[in-house]
Amino acid sequence: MNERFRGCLVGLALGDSLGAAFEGMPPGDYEPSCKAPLFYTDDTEMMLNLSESIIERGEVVPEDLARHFIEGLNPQRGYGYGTLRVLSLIRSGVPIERATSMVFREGSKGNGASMRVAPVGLLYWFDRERIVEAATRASTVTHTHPVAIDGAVAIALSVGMILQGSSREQIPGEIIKYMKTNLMRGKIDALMGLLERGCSREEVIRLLGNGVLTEESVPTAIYCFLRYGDDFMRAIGFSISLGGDADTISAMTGALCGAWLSRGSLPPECVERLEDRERIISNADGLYELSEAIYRDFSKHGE
Ligand code: F2R
Ligand code: MG
Ligand code: MG
Repeated sequence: MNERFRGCLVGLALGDSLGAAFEGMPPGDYEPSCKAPLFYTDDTEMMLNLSESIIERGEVVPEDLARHFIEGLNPQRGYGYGTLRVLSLIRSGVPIERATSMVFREGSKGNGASMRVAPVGLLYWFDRERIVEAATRASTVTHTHPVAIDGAVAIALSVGMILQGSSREQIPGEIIKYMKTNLMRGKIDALMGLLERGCSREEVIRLLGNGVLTEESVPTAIYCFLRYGDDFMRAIGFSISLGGDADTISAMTGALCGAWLSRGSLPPECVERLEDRERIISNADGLYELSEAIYRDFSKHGE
């Protein structure tokens, strides 16, 4: 289990840093390389800030999470406009609920909540209801649009189901039951259709998407994992070849593949060049320890 926790967070950071050079590019036959140091972007930075807030507080506490996001923010990492703006408003004293609706009235539906949420799926892997509740709480600090929340729930639940020992085929049929928006239900349904018949890169982009919005990237990442999850570099290579929001689609794909394969099955030549890998592994270990304690209590009291 501990190795799966490590695999999930290291996989996310590898996907992010391997995809970073291709964010915003058109689709193409790109070759992600581990020959040079691998630097991560906002996707991994926010995942680390979320992990550290959870480890310190033992759960997702929105005000503490906002503090970690603000204090841990390096603007050079390439943040989304809305997330930067919301965090700056909160920093200046605006309450969280007001800040999120001041930037996009109905809330952001960027993929920023989904790209960072994997630690929540790790923490509560044994309890789907708790995953849904905590993923929602972790999203609404910056992303309150129902589609953004559905995306975060979909990624966190996928991580949890992997740790529960579900088969890859079971995952989309189960997460669709937790989607509250027709848009995300439709996209998960479309990805199940694509898995049943082989399809080209162009069809994946046309039917699932490769953009920065949740509905254009979360189903795509789940698809990349379900199609190529046994081979980390193939899954990441395919997600990067889609172009568009390549770092983020690869980060989410990497988190799912890493949880599936465990840290020891990730390419060592990439792991050893990953920026901050000791901090990432230490966060995975901290989450594992906390999750074990919560799970023991859950098993004892059945709740
Ligand atoms: N920001 C980037 N990449 C661009 C800069 C990278 C460059 N290499 C650099 O270093 O400068 N990537 C990161 O942003 C994405 C996550 O974004 P997040 O956190 O969700 O932000 P935001 O602004 O809330 O949403 C993203 C955009 O989506 C559109 N949008 C969101 N909600 C909307 C709504 N309700 N209505 C209409 N549009 C909405 C807006 O265009 C937002 O700016 C990841 O790719 C991460 O890697
Ligand atoms: Mg990024
Ligand atoms: Mg991105």
